[in-house]
Amino acid sequence: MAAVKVHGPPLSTAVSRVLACLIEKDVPFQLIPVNMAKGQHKSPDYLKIQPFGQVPAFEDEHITLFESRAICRYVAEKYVEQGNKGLFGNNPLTKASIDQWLEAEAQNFNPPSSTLVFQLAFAPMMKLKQDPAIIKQNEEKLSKVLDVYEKRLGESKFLAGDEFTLADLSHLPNCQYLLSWTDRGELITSRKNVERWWGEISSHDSWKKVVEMQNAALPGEA
Ligand SMILES: N[C@@H](CCC(=O)N[C@@H](CS)C(=O)NCC(=O)O)C(=O)O
Repeated sequence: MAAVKVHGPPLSTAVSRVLACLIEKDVPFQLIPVNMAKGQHKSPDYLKIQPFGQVPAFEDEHITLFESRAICRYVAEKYVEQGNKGLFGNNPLTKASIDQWLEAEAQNFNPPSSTLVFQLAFAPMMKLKQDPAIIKQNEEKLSKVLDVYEKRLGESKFLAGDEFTLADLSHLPNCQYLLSWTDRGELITSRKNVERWWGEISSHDSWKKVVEMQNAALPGEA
């Protein structure tokens, strides 16, 4: 099987979502560096494969794709018979439930969590000013979202039912950064069911490998 190509750094949450999915599905991949500090993601050549100038971009044989969640759906469908076979469900109802929680991640969870990660972790690293009003507003928004998750995860082991799926996997990158790079990890650990869920989903070997790749890519590492 020829390796698929993922363009972008593993420290990007959207790139790490795709890497977690590829590893979970045992799909060989080649990670192609994109030097974002030098604006390579806005270069004419890169825009041919990601017209919005963002990472990741993805190549499989003659096709290119962008949008991390769409790439994950594609990988899970195309390689359904290998790795974690139930990652994107095996019947229309399970798929719809996974899609529902994937949308909740993209529309409800991601906006406040990625804003908090940016404000609390990336802004200080990039010597940018933090905005306390934005931090407070997004902390409140994320709290409300996680209250819904707390209730849901009291009813089922994982978001879309009793199996680990793409819906859970998609939350890993921002949860990881909230817990390890900000002082707001309590948003997760103060909710009993959410904390249990995080423990389960983050202990998958696929995610541990992604975290190793991220740690190796940190400035100052070899
Ligand atoms: N919805 C897109 C988001 C991609 C995205 O925002 N990527 C960020 C890095 S995590 C990026 O490329 N930022 C640089 C930019 O927007 O110029 C996806 O999931 O692929």
